[in-house]
Amino acid sequence: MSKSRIRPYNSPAGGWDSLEATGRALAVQGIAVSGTATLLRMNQPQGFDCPGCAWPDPKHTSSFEFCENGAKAMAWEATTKRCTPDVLARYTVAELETWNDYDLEMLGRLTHPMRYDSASDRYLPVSWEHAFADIAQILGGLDSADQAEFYTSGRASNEAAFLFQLFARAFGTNNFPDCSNMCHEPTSVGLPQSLGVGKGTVLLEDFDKADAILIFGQNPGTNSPRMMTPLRDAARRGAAILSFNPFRERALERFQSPQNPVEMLSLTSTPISSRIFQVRVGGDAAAIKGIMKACIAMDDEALAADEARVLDVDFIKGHTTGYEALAEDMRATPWPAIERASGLTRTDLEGAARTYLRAESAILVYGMGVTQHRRGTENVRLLTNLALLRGNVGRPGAGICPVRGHSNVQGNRTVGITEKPTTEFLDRLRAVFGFEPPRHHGHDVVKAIAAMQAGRVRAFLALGGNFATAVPDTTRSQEAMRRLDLTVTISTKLNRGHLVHGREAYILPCLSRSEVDVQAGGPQSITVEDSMSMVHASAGRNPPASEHLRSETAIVAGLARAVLGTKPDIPWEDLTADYDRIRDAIEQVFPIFQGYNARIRVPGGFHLTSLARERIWATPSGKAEFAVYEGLEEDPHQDDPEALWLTTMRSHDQYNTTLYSHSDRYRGVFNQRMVVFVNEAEMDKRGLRAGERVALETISTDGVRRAVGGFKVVPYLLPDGCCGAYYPEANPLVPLYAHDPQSGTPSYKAVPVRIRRMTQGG
Ligand SMILES: Nc1nc2c(c(=O)[nH]1)N[C@H]1C(S)=C(S)[C@@H](COP(=O)(O)OP(=O)(O)OC[C@H]3O[C@@H](n4cnc5c(=O)[nH]c(N)nc54)[C@H](O)[C@@H]3O)O[C@H]1N2
Ligand SMILES: Nc1nc2c(c(=O)[nH]1)N[C@H]1C(S)=C(S)[C@@H](COP(=O)(O)OP(=O)(O)OC[C@H]3O[C@@H](n4cnc5c(=O)[nH]c(N)nc54)[C@H](O)[C@@H]3O)O[C@H]1N2
Ligand SMILES: [Mo]
Repeated sequence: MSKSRIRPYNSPAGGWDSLEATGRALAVQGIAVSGTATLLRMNQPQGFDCPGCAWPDPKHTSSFEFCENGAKAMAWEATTKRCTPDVLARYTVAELETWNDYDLEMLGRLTHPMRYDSASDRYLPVSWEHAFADIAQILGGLDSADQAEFYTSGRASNEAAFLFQLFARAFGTNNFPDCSNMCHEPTSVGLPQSLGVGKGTVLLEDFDKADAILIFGQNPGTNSPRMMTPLRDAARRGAAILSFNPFRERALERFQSPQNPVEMLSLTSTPISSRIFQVRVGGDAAAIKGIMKACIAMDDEALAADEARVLDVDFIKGHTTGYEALAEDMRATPWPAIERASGLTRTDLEGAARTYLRAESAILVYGMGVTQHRRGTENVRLLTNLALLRGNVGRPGAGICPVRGHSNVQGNRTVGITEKPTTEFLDRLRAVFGFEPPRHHGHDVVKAIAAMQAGRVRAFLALGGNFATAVPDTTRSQEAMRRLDLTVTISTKLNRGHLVHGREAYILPCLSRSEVDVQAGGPQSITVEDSMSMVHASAGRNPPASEHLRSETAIVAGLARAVLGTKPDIPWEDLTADYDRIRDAIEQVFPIFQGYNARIRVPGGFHLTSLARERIWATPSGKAEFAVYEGLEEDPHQDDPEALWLTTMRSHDQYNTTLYSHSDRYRGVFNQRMVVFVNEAEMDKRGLRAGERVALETISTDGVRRAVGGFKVVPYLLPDGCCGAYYPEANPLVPLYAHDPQSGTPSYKAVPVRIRRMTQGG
């Protein structure tokens, strides 16, 4: 591996480095000219949906929209490398466990169904029919369907996800742990309470009309790079962009658009944020409350002086409930407490409030920095309060904009992946498919792990993803997974999830989105829903990575047939022969998909209407509801004077647990990932030197010791009282109990830790 170093990155984000990084990614995966052709078909009306993020496509995409991380995502699935049975025969699972995550996935695309052989501790090839039959036998031997978990990662198509939930419910369980439980569940739980819908209310065109864009805890330059285009356009036409982030992320500061020849050739760039507020880790609630306090105080003054009101009082009166309680709470919250908890000054927050009030229309964007907290759902509601104060929901250029993660995580939820199904949905499922689905609620991610730890679960099936690595408390969670009777994963690449396996284990390799999917009825397309509720079709063009691969949809149907037989009598083969039939079934179960097959044949697809966008509030009161957030601390206060709040986040060169390299160029980290970012004041307090190796130890409240050693100290411009490290290296530090009680989302972004010097015996 090349030499590790730390070197601050002073260029704008994007630019030539971005093109160079893309070229390198393609080369590493052995992709040449044909790869570029593949890139050109990504996110085009007739092409396939980028397997990267869930950012929407511009409406009439006619030319190639460059995205460095989209290109890497594509390169990683279109790789020329193959993880064949011969390759897997060379290593025992115990050997593979010593490899890092990068090297595991670099083995390339899985080519054959594989079965774990305990005698040799190896994965050996197995036929599809044998795999299905064995799995059916083990599942058939469970005492209850609730002893099985059905995990979904958000890359699965609507069609595959719909069949997966149908299979699990026909089998008899609502156990649907899902990657969105670790991600935007606070959005799915909090927004319905406030607005009556669990999704964002903006469309891409709103970004052209907004006067202000506030971005909380989201890193677009890395995680949704195509969002940089509307942000750059907004900045250039003078819209105010305020970012709230403990890190001064490079792309939030300056961006050089690789799409723009003038910027590229003249080496100029565009400043993006008008201000970056370096809020303390877990300090968002205090910051948002500070902004609201300032807004309400300015409105009180306007009222007293008989001047024009600064809040949208007509909207508040006509469309909302709970304003008075909110205003009382804000008036009663003292500034010094807000300053302490947010790490920002009153002047800062009043300035932010003035910018917000000046904007005729504003968009509030947020990501994992807001949701992955103990009070993530309440954070989402706080942000919604801020929007409601100015009537910034349901009109052009305004709204709330959660930026989703996986390219189809939102769609998976829409088509029934949920552990808490509504009665209405289950009734329709029964009417359409003629069986009685289970009514009791199932497990989300945290509950699934707790159930595995308690020995109440015996089988785990995954539609994609890398559950064992992505979950919190990884050491203990993996111990529990190893006690399972059965693990089955439908995957494209080998990852740690296959090595942390049950007594019986199967890897079922699937086609990727960029590959041609031919079924009995001919070539098929699948559909996905993006962050802004646009549903569109995606059809791969590349030849399959191996002739033995099956589509996710066909694998789920094959499993279902083997496990369920004809009870209930669901026409699995017919459904998979032609995905139009699956979409017809989705439409029958979910009326919102009316005209599904016709509407996806229109380039660009269609929008799943959101009532809140029309100012129709499907809440119990029939109004949008303000919510009071008690206190200021997102997480229970820890009195330990040594405590730092650890946040865990993505580097620029990873897709969740998939590593594209060991570097993170915008943060100046090269060829290494075991680093902890901390500011110099906190280093001095602890007598730490730059480059020194330390251990991080969680300040746990359950008596369990959680520590990870070997982090290198990197001095970094961060607020006091916090530090940062990479996901997934830091996951053993995140206690399972530290999650939002409302949404179950783990507090990946605020773990109280101590730093211990390794020389002291750490
Ligand atoms: N290339 C690439 N694209 C991706 C992904 C990927 O891994 N790689 N992952 C996909 C998925 S599944 C998701 S969910 C999204 C994730 O995309 P993001 O939501 O951007 O996720 P993160 O990078 O984890 O964290 C976002 C930001 O939160 C900041 N932050 C940390 N703690 C706090 C806090 O307490 N308060 C505030 N205000 N900010 C904080 C971090 O500094 C970081 O800039 O991206 C999706 N797109
Ligand atoms: N500490 C910490 N932990 C986190 C987070 C954090 O910010 N901090 N973020 C959380 C979030 S937001 C999320 S969404 C989860 C992510 O959790 P997951 O969704 O479970 O994880 P991924 O890393 O996205 O899964 C990668 C694997 O998916 C498989 N794969 C890739 N493409 C396909 C495909 O087309 N089909 C199929 N069937 N399989 C495919 C490959 O085998 C690959 O190895 O992690 C969570 N964990
Ligand atoms: Mo996510």
